[in-house]
Amino acid sequence: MKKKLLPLTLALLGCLALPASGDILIPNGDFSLGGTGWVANSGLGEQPPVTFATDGNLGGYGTVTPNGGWGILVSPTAAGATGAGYDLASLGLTAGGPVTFRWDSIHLGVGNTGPSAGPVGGMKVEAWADNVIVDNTGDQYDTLVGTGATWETYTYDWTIPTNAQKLIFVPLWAPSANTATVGFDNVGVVPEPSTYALLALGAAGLGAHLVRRRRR
Ligand SMILES: [Ca+2]
Repeated sequence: MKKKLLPLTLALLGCLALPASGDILIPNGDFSLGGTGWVANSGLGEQPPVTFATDGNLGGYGTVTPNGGWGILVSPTAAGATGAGYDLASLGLTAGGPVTFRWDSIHLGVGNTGPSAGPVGGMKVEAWADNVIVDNTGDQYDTLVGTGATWETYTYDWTIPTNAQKLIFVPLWAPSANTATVGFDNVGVVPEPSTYALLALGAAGLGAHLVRRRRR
């Protein structure tokens, strides 16, 4: 019986050694379910074409195409409605704590060359409590990687308001200087290092405990 514990422990340790893929995505943040949970919106009464591809970056992605105004995606769909937003706990977050939002983005312009400079699609995240918005990140555009013509991961660090309960995610089309369709994928958060540290400590403690048991 005890001899079976070591492989089990090693397997457990392997699971807890979270890779980058340990990022926590919002529901359908990878667009694997098409447009489920997402809604498109725009200003000036315009409706940007928004399509959800069935191929490309890891099995589908969302796109926003400018149409003389601005364009956004919103998740969850019922933004601003009763109960809207994803609970902080469901994303491994706590009110008042730090958070790193992450999303993959790309310019899908003619020839897929992207702009010569400038940001790709950005992100805005809203904090809600009791069905009222309490704060938001503003429009955030991370530093462009290359020409923007390749899928890259972009991030934004924020401190969650102490009175926040839920978050609504709003991928943004690029500023007006850019004209390419923007693609989005893998929208979510990066787990805090403290989370990794606690998991590692717990795993180390469990491993030590089992090793001691074996030596008895
Ligand atoms: Ca995807």
